[in-house]
Amino acid sequence: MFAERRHKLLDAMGPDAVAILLGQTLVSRSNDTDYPFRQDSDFWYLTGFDHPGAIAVLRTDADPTYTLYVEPRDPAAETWTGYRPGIEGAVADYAADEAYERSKFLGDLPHLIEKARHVHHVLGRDSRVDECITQTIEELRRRSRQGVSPPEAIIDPRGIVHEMRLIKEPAEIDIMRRAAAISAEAHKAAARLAHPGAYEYELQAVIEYTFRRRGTRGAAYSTIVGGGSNGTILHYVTNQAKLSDRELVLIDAGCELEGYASDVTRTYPIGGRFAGPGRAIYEVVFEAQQAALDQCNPGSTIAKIHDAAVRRIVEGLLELKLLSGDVDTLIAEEKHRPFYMHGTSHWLGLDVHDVGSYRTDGDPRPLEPGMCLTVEPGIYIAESNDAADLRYRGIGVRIEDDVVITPDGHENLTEAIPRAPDELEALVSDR
Ligand SMILES: [Mn+2]
Repeated sequence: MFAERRHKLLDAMGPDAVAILLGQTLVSRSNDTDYPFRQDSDFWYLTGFDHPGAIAVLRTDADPTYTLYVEPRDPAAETWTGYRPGIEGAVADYAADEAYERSKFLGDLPHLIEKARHVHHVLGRDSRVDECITQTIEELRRRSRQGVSPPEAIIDPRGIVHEMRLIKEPAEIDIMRRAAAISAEAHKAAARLAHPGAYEYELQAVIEYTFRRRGTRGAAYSTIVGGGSNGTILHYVTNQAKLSDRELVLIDAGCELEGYASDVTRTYPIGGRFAGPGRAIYEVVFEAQQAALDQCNPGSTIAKIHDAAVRRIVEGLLELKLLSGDVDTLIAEEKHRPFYMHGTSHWLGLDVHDVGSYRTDGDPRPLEPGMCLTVEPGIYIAESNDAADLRYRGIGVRIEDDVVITPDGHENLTEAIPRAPDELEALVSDR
């Protein structure tokens, strides 16, 4: 799988090219403790190498085509921080043609790029590497009268790699399907705790417990559990408040499995019964999401998905008298923005907001089989929204599923979590 991707990248790079790919290093959390290591998504995609401080060199201008620079084996260091594959493991277990100690990389770098016409490298990640590449090119240029030709261009390889990552392979979709199933289990467990008097962090705890108990790395992003008006704050991650009767709790949580994110939101009626205004808003978002899901087909676009959601939301806000006027005029004037201020979809994959361009030649790009995206309309009526009827203030609803585009439509990876209002009431009540 990883080798196939490397060959695809090499093909796309064309002849006389070398790619310098930097893996993630450890990031300090405080003093001498680090955040848990998480490999750079592109590096993982191309190498499957899950250890800090590695550098990959891929080339079409000479052999060997695949070299890894890695932290060497070191029993003393490994006693503290754990196993390192070392240069032997990089070759034996990760299919590198050859491997060297990472400390040799900067010294080797001028020789690695001196024969190439194109250097594929992401500038701005490591100033020492950037400087070495630019200095080497200048040096070669000075020698051009002696017949030396310096690399012509430094190319950002993300253009190629991110287009590859946008179309998921069957094996990737399978992982995302399993991640979605675990997130579904976590959501259902949290829903059963959504009763008055429970704290938001208790729901967060059961979600993240489920993520780890099922062997995932944990949450793919900071878990959001927002009761009542906290549900109107899009990135609320404080999760400290007590849940109150007749309110809603918005939960946005997904696990990361083998590098792949799931990203799911449900909004549950606290205590297992929707109050009138909460149910009215919920039903509009539920219908908007269904309208959006109906647009998830090959050839459709994220813009079409969004337009379908916006239209149903504006119609619903009109029915609830939260807006007044004509549907098309309200849409054209973006009068939904105080209630629905974000997009409906983003790509999903190794990154929760995954890579890949959203437009081709300025137009929304047509969806293709293998693309994974979220569908997540919402309505948020802030306490401070003076224009809204008092009974609706402090209500926030979002419903978010993960879909993969298939040849004849889409597969909803997170369909196992109920969405219909009656089903949600039954789920929360099922203690
Ligand atoms: Mn999302």
